[in-house]
Amino acid sequence: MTVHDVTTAPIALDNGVRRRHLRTLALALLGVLMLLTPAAAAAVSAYLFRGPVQDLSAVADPFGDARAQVHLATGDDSSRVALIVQGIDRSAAGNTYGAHLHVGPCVEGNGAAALGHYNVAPGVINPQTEVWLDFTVNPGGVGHSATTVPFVPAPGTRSVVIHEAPTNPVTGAAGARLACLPVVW
Ligand SMILES: [Cu+2]
Repeated sequence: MTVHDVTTAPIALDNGVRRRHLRTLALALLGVLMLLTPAAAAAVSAYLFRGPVQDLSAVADPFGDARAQVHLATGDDSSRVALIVQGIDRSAAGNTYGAHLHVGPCVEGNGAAALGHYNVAPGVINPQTEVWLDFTVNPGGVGHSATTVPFVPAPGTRSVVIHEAPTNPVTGAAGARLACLPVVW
């Protein structure tokens, strides 16, 4: 098993977040290992991406001081992806935001650069053909989510984009792009 720590910038974690982070990572890895149980020899790789989110919106939003982590664990034919966002303005507590893996790069001030959703079956839009990571902000300004998908995203210069609204389950749309984290592997 290969573990890659793809750190884009130093990140300060309080103990509570660190515990959740470790628990989430452990669950992510366990999820993939369970999926791979019949094929014990399957290759598993794990990647960690973290850093301040990049601002994509022209107006103020709750993610101005936010930092994020994305954990990606890949097996032969499935992946587990987890997202933790911390430092969200607490006025956003209770709000749910759409978040997805996009095929393009995370470029500050340029939401369009992230291009569309990563989709393993273009034209078929659902949480099994795309990586959806919608999260709800807790009272401490933290949001987290995780998903397992039956495919392995191709490596590239990609991004996780946070949107202004929850993901529409039919169209996959989630409104304006507010922030992103580079996901490059
Ligand atoms: Cu998106």
